[in-house]
Amino acid sequence: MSGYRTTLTHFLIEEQRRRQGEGVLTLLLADVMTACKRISDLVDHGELAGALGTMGTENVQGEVQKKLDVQSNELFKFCNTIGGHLAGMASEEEDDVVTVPAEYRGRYLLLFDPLDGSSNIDVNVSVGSIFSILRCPDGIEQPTAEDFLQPGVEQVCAGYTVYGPSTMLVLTTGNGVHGFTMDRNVGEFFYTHENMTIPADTQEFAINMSNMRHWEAPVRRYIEECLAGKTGPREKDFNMRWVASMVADVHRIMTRGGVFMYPMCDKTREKGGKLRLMYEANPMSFIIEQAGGVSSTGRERIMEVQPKELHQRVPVILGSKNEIDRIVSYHSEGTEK
Ligand code: P6P
Repeated sequence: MSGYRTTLTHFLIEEQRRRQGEGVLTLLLADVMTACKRISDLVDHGELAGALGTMGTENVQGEVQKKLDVQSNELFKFCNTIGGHLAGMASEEEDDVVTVPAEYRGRYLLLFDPLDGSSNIDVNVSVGSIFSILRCPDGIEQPTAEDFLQPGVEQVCAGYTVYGPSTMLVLTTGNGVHGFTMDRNVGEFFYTHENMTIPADTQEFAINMSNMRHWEAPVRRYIEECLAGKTGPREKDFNMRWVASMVADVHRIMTRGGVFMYPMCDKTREKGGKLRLMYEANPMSFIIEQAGGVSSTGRERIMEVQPKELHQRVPVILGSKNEIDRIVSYHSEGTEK
């Protein structure tokens, strides 16, 4: 089936040659890829691997930890510690930064949400992993959380793996967005989606509608106009999707366009939003922007937000450029029309 397609490893070597850069990023991504392959196998086996159900514990976010949350987190840490490329790691599932023993320390920082959308795992709906790579500041041997607090524009690489009907890894190193599909028989990711781009227009939005009464006016205005369809100011009908797995919703947008919103609202304002900046919003924003889309809090470009803490949350409005530009303009107007 894979024929003579390029593998992810060969693609990364070509990228390294094009960038005339050091090969470390290639080797680091090979370790990330191994973690994603092993998580894919756990997800694929579900209860056969004892991967369903909860641990009866909570993570730093105060969220109930699924068994697969913990197993995926341990796999990411295990696969990425001894490679010699990382100075430290940060995870949604870890209170503080994960240190790397001095003998294995390298020059990059890896941040990850090891299993995004894990509330879906018990009902057999797509989940994913999200990762972001930053440079460790010069002169820092053992990075603290402060050293991770770099805006999204500093990322050298970002990607996600969606564990769906097929397992796909989608990544950018700043030279477009490229997709790879895993061949389970071979245990390798093959290059299947070259230069993924997002259409500037769309008729599809993703938002958790049950939060409508908590939304701010600009979001309510946008959604109500979409719902009004042909009879309303947009003069066209819209469709809605909500998987409740950011990776799955973003992958749909990467495939056919769309709008994804987890905006600021009265329900999440106290925490600053729902989604985490460092290992959800920033990596997804890098990918979306590299594919020609836009990613905003509604009031500023997400990748320019200066992080203040490791598990900081932000409002997220991302996707097809012309629609996000419209939503941002509604925020700048501030009021409903
Ligand atoms: P809600 C999953 O828990 C997640 O972090 C994202 O993947 C997803 O988009 C969102 O939360 C779903 O939130 O409130 O709809 O359950």
